[in-house]
Amino acid sequence: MPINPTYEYINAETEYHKAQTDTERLKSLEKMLRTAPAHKGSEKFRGDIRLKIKKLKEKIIKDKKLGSKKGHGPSQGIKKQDMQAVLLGLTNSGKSSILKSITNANPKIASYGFTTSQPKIGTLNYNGCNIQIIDLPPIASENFEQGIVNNTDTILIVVEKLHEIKPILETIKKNKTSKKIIIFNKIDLYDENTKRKIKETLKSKRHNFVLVSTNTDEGLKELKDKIFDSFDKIRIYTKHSGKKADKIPIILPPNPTLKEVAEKILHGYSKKVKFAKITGPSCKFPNQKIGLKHIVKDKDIVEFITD
Ligand SMILES: Nc1nc2c(ncn2[C@@H]2O[C@H](COP(=O)(O)OP(=O)(O)O)[C@@H](O)[C@H]2O)c(=O)[nH]1
Ligand SMILES: [Mg+2]
Repeated sequence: MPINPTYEYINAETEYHKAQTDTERLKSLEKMLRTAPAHKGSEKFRGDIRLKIKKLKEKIIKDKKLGSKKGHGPSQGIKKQDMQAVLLGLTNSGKSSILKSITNANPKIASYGFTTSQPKIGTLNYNGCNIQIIDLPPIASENFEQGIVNNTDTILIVVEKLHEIKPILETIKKNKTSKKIIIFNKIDLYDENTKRKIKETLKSKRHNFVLVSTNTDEGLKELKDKIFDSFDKIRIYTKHSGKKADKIPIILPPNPTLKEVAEKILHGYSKKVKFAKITGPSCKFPNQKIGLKHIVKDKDIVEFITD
């Protein structure tokens, strides 16, 4: 503290010590500088405050840059994976419970509304494929992210009553590209007869649907199959000479050529690949030597040979 501090200065310094954020700290420092006694004896003291202000400003700018890269905003920072699905539905329909049941995520579940205020991301491991599942804030909340829904591969519409479907489909009617799966959740609450009626109604409307319960796990296996099938992707397993095939497949759109597979895996090095040895559905016998124009199929195991 400077010699003979003013009342305003003491206030400003108290504020500085109480400040919770860097912006608040900066404000208090600037106030301290304004109110610190300006005489010869306090020159060094004022210099120290100036230096603190300078450093704090730099820190704030740096944090902002980092923040926008990491994405502290609701939708930023969600890097779309090869296979992505978004959960959509009213509050309480069970989206967080589904995310928890089928992925590695551990979101908050509550029986009151609006638990999810930020998108939550989980990974569904499906036979070695990583599928990204996103649980968005409820439609009715202001954090709802239309952009993610518009660009996703598959929209998982979670409902607990049939009449919820129509208004939800209405909100995404402009989206013609994403696949849609209706997840009728909390099916444990209904008897067999009611379940049958629900199924009939959904069938008659030609929905791609599945009845599930996160309480009893009913329908969850079918749900995972339907999610994977919706992407219309194939899995190619790569292999190195003399080793077992990789457990994690490369995901590609249907009917890629070997050349396209090579480009996806090897990027710039793909030009060095002359042919491959393939085992699997696209060839006649194991380790068949095939050229780069060959079209591979789901579950093929590919070993690239460079010259
Ligand atoms: N009976 C039953 N209740 C469920 C089921 N799934 C979720 N719930 C309950 O529904 C409420 C809302 O679930 P939550 O996953 O938070 O819904 P969200 O708001 O859509 O994320 C919670 O009380 C859950 O325990 C289910 O399969 N059966
Ligand atoms: Mg939730």
